Amino acid sequence: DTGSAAATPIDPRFDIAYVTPVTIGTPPQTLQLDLDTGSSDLWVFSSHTPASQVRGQRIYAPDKSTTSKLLNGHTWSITYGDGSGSRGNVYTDKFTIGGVTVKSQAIETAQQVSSSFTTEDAIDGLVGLGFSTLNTVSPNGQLTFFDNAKPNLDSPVFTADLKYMKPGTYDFGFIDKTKYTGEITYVPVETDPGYWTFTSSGYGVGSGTFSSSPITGIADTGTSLVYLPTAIVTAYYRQVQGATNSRSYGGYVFPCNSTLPAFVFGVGEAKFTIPPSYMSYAAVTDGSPTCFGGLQSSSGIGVNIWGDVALKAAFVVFNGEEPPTIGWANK
Ligand code: 0ZP
Repeated sequence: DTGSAAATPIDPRFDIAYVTPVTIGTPPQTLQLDLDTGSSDLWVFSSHTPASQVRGQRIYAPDKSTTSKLLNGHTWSITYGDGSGSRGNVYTDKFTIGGVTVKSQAIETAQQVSSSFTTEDAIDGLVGLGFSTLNTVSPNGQLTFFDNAKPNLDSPVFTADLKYMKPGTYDFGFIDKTKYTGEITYVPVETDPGYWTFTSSGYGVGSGTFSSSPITGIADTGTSLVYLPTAIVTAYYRQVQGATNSRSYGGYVFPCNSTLPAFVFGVGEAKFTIPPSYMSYAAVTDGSPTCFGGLQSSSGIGVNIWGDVALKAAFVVFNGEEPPTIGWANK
């Protein structure tokens, strides 16, 4: 099998997250889910989510699907890096993304979601695309969609081609040569505890010298920004007029009319450039002259994260062969 599905920004003004249409059950119920390489649970708003916690999200109703089965005695509970979370019970059902179908996928139905999910009506749930070791279902951990689909895929890969303020794609089972230029550079992945962790070969600010020093971090489609060591972040914002690390906004901000340098990062011998427009992530509030940076310090998180601001500057291959690798190409 192969498949391809759109990844559309949930907000037209900034790419805080991307959603992809999926179908669940028989007859198919369509939901818009956030594909997240930083976690490994597939969970959805459901008919078991209290009405007071649902505000415009589409829901999966297992009782309306002739192929749903309760996974007896199984529960799940997840807390994400940003403090949001959800919990509930588990069904198996038919699950399809972009034409790739898994007949018996664990679908985690929410019985409780945190307020940030309730207030975000564009996200009906998540599809975890990290390694299955991170799955939170108890007593038996469940396989991700990618692990279940892998035996039937033409090639054991998926690719992310996220775009700046417009729809991009996730492809499963093949590498679309029309989506990148030059060669794909593959580097090893550390799969413990279950993220797509790789080591970048270094960074540069604008046209300044490239500093070759390894930066280990996670390729995470479910994180909006890039989080790197403080030394790198300060080296970047030294080149931005009026930039300050703001306690009240929780990160680096600067006047929206400042000129930003690009941010360059390396993967093996290859270099990738995050343009200034991506680095000026968004105004801190609508219409404000103060902008929040797309690069922030990872010191509070404890790990470096290559989120969407970096991923959308490249074509990225999540290669699930043994051992897994990650490939980066320019586009
Ligand atoms: C985000 O990037 C948010 C945007 C955001 C960033 C920072 C603070 C925020 C505070 C409140 C709300 C958003 C914040 C993504 C986001 C987009 C759109 C709507 C949202 C609505 C509610 C919440 C988030 C929304 N979040 C990252 C994150 O947690 C920030 C972060 N990463 C902090 C690490 N530390 N991403 C997770 C997926 C999100 C969850 C997808 C919320 C959207 C919904 C994971 O990819 C992060 C990952 C850890 C990381 C080290 C790779 C994780 O938590 N995995 C779960 C495993 C459990 C560990 C076994």
